[in-house]
Amino acid sequence: MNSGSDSHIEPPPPAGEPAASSAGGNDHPNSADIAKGKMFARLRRGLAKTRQLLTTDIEDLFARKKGLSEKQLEELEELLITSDIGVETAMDLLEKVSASAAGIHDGPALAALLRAEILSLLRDHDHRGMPLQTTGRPHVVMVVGVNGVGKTTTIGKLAHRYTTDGKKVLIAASDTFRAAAIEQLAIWAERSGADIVRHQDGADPAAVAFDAIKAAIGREADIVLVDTAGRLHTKVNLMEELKKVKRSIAKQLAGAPNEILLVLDATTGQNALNQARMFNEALGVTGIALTKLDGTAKGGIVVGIYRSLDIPLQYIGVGEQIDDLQVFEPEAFVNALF
Ligand SMILES: Nc1nc2c(ncn2[C@@H]2O[C@H](COP(=O)(O)OP(=O)(O)O)[C@@H](O)[C@H]2O)c(=O)[nH]1
Ligand SMILES: [Mg+2]
Repeated sequence: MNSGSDSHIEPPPPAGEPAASSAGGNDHPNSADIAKGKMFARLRRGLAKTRQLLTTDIEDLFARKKGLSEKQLEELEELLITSDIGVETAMDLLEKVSASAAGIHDGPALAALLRAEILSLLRDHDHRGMPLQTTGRPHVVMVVGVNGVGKTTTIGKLAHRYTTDGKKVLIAASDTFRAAAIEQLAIWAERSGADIVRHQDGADPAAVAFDAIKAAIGREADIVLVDTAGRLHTKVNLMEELKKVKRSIAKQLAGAPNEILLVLDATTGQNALNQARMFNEALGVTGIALTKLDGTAKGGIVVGIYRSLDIPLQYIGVGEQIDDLQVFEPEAFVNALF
């Protein structure tokens, strides 16, 4: 993506391990370390269900017998597939584990091997980062996804990140399908200190987006986050409507939208991959936010997204609070997973 641009907002530094500096007593942890430790703790808490599935069952594999027999390898394969890591990835991992089976006698050794192998898979497809030019024009992010995946919530969390970073944020209420959706967005705008441009419910979503971009230019906003519907009256085609919103944004500001952020719900498992293909084909998705990782033991879907889609996984949602959106970091992810 645009990671080569010289002025962009830097993602937070990798939160690989929790800050260890407070443990010794002699070191004084600085505030960056403390923030990093807190972020990691949130991530760990968010991934608790997947971690429980993986670690408990990995321990169980060795309960009857030390070492890895054929039968235990089969159980491991099943376990990996249950975590939604994908059949192909599960088979690849199993091959690696089989090759080293003689040296693996307990759960921690197996977890360490899996951690390293999964990390190398994620690193092979290095998709991190949240490039964001600040060229004096508003940077427009159109947020799309099916109903209920967490678009509005993610916009609220993103708005909070950017306003905290000193950016002027404007939110466009282009999900006009339900009145409640506009109200929900207005609450997030207020919480995060962002402006909102809204019309009455039932209004033309493309017209709302058009007005919002105009307002953003006039008010010299840095970021525009465009909320969209995930479901429409049955006679209206969602993808056609979203394309219209996209064109309307471009009409107001050439080159915009700069990003099309697709929100996917981790609890929907492999179905999320199908949604990604569909939205990508229609709109050209530039990044993914994967929500509700805290609500599922199927956190392995992260690996599936990395491997089967050529779209950066930019953010993960690990809870419903305003701080529960993190820039995806492969190291932190695997360290929180086992
Ligand atoms: N546990 C959890 N819930 C989330 C997360 N993101 C969104 N939600 C919840 O998912 C539900 C639907 O979110 P919403 O933003 O309204 O989805 P939208 O229809 O795509 O706009 C809400 O109850 C949110 O609180 C997340 O990362 N974790
Ligand atoms: Mg919504």
